[in-house]
Amino acid sequence: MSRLNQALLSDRPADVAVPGYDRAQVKTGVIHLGIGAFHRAHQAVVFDDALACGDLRWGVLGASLRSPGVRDQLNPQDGLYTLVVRDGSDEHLRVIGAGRGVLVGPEDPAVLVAAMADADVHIVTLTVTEKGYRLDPATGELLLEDMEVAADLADITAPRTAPGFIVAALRARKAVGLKPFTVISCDNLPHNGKRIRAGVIAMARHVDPSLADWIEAEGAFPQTMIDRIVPATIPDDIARLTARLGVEDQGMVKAEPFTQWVIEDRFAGERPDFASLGVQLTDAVEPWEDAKLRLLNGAHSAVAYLGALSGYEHVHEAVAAPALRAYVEALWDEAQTTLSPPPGLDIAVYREELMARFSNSALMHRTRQIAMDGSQKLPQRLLSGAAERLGAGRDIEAMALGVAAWMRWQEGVTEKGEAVVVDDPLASRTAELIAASENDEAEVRALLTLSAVFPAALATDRRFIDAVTGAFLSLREHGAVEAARRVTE
Ligand code: CS2
Repeated sequence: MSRLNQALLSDRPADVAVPGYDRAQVKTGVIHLGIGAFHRAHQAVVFDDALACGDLRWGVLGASLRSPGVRDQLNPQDGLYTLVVRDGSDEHLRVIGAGRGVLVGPEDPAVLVAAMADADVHIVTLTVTEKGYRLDPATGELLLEDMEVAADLADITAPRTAPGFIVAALRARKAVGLKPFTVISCDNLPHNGKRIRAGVIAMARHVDPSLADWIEAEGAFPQTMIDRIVPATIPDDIARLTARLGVEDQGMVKAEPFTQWVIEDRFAGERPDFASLGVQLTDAVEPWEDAKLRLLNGAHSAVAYLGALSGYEHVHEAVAAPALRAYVEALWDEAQTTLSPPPGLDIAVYREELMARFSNSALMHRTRQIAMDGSQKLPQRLLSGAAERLGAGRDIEAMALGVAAWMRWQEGVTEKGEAVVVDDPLASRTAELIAASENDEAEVRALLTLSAVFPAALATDRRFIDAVTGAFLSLREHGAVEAARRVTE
């Protein structure tokens, strides 16, 4: 079976949208670090729209900082891939042409640094997941003891980490008198722009203080809120698409129709006309971030643990269960009291839309995919909201159950006794703490000592300890679905 590529593009079925611009004329204006499915279904689509509007400066060179998997999917396809947008039985196919190929950082770091230092590059976007920032999730400080951070500090010309590549490339740009590029973090981290800025400047300061000063003065790291549900592609998705296209597309991504990108209006240099491309530019991203992280992502994580523990494989199946659906509403009731909604966001409407998005049965979004990396996700999704509610003297029953479900998931076995791999950078640490605990109360107390996850003020707050312990005992005694039902009684 042939692979999708430029030469075969003209033979696609008429209902498949293909790039209408001359790809040979496109320049590389964007480098994306961490090219996974989310980038391909979100930011790359916006840059593809810019190209389609005739501004050919915005081709995207992708980079993987770990494995060659995505390079091997996309480079044989001339960077082309299909975005499959699914809603119920509706399906829309669009071939995205913005991709200019993929580099694999570890294979030749200097090539990627040189590409980022090119004068045509104005923007570096990143999706390297929470752990890719190499920051302590609780304090936001650069993890100097991280082995790869230490390696970058020892030799910045051959970086390994995302902040390392940015520092190396900015150093190269400064040396030849170029402006910095704008760094746009597209990960689900609160204050994502501030965080990557802090990590980059901290690293730069170790390398060369004058570089750090220059980045502080000239660099731009806008905050962003990015939103689109993009489940991991499974072999059946590729098989179905091959049947439609008549060629194989190993780089395809599937997504829901909804997409949103809010960017703080702060750039170091050139950018596409984002506003005309449907991107919201604003001076205040934080209210958007908080609403999205605490409502969408908070519910996602809680449902992922409760659902995965009790045997719901997909999000739409979990929220179809009345007890879990009502629990999500209860969680949102709690979370929404901590928000100051941005102008233009009606929380009641947003909640209805979110529930409809979670219910999209065509996405097949696996609860176990969302369950990944919980130690990195919990602080911004559930814990910051819980701390605010406790501060205001309110209860946190639903939030505490989400936290307890994460703790229970760290045990690595579902309610039916199936062993599961706990995919989390702290998995071995949580396994040790759990193994050394004599009973459930001790297990909760032990996990609360993880200072990278639980800020001290919360971990020592009696009301928090009691709420999480109560939820944990309820999970153990009744199982996830019944424990969720009891929260809503
Ligand atoms: C999900 C997110 O996997 C996860 O943790 O909660 O990827 C979620 O689908 C996106 O943030 C939606 O924008």
